[in-house]
Amino acid sequence: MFKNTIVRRPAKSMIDGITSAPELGKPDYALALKQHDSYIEALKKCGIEVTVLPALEEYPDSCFVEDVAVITRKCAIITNPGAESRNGETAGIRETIGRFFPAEKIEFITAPGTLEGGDVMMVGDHFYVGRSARTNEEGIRQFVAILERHGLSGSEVPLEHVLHLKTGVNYIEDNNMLVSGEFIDKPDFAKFNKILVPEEEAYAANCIWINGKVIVPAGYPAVEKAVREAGYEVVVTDTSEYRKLDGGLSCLSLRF
Ligand code: CIR
Repeated sequence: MFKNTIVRRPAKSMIDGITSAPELGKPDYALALKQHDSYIEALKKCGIEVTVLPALEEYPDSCFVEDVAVITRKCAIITNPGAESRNGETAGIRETIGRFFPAEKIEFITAPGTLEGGDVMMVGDHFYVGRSARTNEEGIRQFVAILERHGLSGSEVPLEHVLHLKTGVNYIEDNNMLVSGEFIDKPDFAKFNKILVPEEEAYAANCIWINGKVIVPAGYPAVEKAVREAGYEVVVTDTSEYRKLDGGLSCLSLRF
């Protein structure tokens, strides 16, 4: 069960956020704000408190708050984002996390280690960590050492094609996992009940489970149907403007 989420309002500067898909065009800021409102409503429908942080204009990608911290049952870990333009975003989250965790339960990834929360997938007390262009070997070493100090565990999953681990694979509890592309055949995930995401709906591999419900992005009917057929109540919300910046549903919140 999750009780809390933290989100950060998108900044006007998001139109200059990092993207691997410039062909999708720049986000429409007014629409992105509306979609953020709907995202917050979707979270609330799942019976969870939402802490809404103000926009940070100096950081175009700062609405993707998932990348700057990993929150576990036992501790919170402030990351060290590998994207240079995002590296300073962590300062803005420390104080907020301090409202939920005492100082001795707040840990930090430090240089030369880099790690972004989008590369971390929680499955109970185990954390899969994608080794990506943003998360390096030293970041993973520090992260796993922190987890082990707190009675948790972690393992590395190398990625080749996607930005973050959770761009392509997401655990939705009850042993069910949405998998796309390079993750379909990874031995790391062999023991899970895999829900295969078709290539044309790959963006929707990034869904989030909250307290028995699954939030699915609007416009991906095959994934929506598969999640319903797996027995979940589905909440649909549109994230088209965040997709233009490679951002999915999970990127927009911390859930704990
Ligand atoms: C970035 O490239 O950092 C942002 N434009 C997108 C971050 C997406 N975050 C995530 O997958 N957790």
